[in-house]
Amino acid sequence: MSASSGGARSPHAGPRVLALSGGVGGAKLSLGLQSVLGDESLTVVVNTGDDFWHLGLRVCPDLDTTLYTLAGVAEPSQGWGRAQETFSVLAELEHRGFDSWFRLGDRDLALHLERTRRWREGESLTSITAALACAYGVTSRIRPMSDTPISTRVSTDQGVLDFQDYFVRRRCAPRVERLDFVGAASAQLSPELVRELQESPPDLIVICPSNPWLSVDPILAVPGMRAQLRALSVPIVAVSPLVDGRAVKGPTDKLMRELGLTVNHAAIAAHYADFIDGLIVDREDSMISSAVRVAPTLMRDAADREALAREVLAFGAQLREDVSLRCKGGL
Ligand code: FO1
Repeated sequence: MSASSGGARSPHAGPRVLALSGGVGGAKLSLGLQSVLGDESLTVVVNTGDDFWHLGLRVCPDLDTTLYTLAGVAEPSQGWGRAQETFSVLAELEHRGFDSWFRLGDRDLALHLERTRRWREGESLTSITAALACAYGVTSRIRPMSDTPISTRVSTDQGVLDFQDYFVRRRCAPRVERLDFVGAASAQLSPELVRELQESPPDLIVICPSNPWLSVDPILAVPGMRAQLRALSVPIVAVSPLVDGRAVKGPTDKLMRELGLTVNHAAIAAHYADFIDGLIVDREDSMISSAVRVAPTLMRDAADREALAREVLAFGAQLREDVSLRCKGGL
C-alpha cells in the first residue's frame, strides 16, 4: 500500500473518498462525509441488488435513500422515502384493492416516473442517477454499482424470494438460508466509474455501516470491482454496522445468526478480511488490534455523523502512513 494513489490528479485540496453503501446506515455516513469533506470530494457507489419493478416503475431503493439523504430531503423518522410526503396515490391503490404493500409516496413517485421514462429511452442507470442527483442539487457523485441489473435473491425457509418480498412484504421474518446476486456474474463495471477511478482516484475507500451480506456483498460481486478498488492501493476502512451487539436498523444481526455466525465485530472483520485494512467499531469486544479503531458509530444527528466521518478520515490517514498495516491474510 502506498500513500500515493497514482493517476492524474486535478487540483483538489482535501482527500477524496469513495464510499460503498447500501441504504439508511450507509447514507447517513455518506452525509457525514459530504458535510466534512465539502462539495465534490465524495463518490458513493450504491447497492442496486434491491432494485425492482413495481407498478410498472423502476424503483432503486438504496440509490433513492442515498439521493434523498445527501439532498437533505429524506424522511428522518424512517431514513428512506421523502420528507413531507403525502400518500394520495397509495391510498387510492389501497382503496381499490390494488397492489399497495410497498409504500410509494406521491413525491417519491415523481422520481420513479422520471427514472423509468429515461430507462425506457435506453439511458444507463449511471447517467439517469447523475441527472437525478443534479435535479435534487446533490454535488457528491452517486453511482450505481453497475448499469447491468442485478437482483438479490433470498433463499429462505419460506422459499426463494425476491429481495423486496423478503425485506418489506415479509419484514425479514423468513429464515435466510442463502443469498444469490442474480445477474452479477455477467455484470460490468460502469465505464464512468472506471474512468473516474483512473482520472480522479480516491485517497480512501470507506465501507459504510451497511449490511455486509445484503448491501455490500452485491457491490463486491460485480466482476472487477474488488480488483479495481484494491489496485488503487489506498486504505480501505469499514465501519461495523453493529452497536451493542445489534444492528442499529435492519436484519444484520438476525441474518448473521441464521447464517451460523456469532454476532460480533470479529465476524464482521472476518467477512471483510481479504479486502479491508481497518475496521471502526463502536465499542471494544473480543477483537482489538492495530487495524481496529474504536469510535462511536451510532449516528443520531449531524454532530454524530460528522464526528464518525472525521474518525474515518483520521483512521484512513493513519493507515496510509503505516503501509505495513495492510494485512493480506486479514486483520
Ligand atoms: N421500506 C419498508 O420497510 N417499507 C416500505 O413500504 C418501503 C417503501 C420504499 C419506497 C421507496 C424506497 O426508495 C424505499 C422504500 N423502502 C421501504 C425502503 C427499502 O425498500 C429498504 O430499506 C431497502 O431496500 C433496504 O436497504
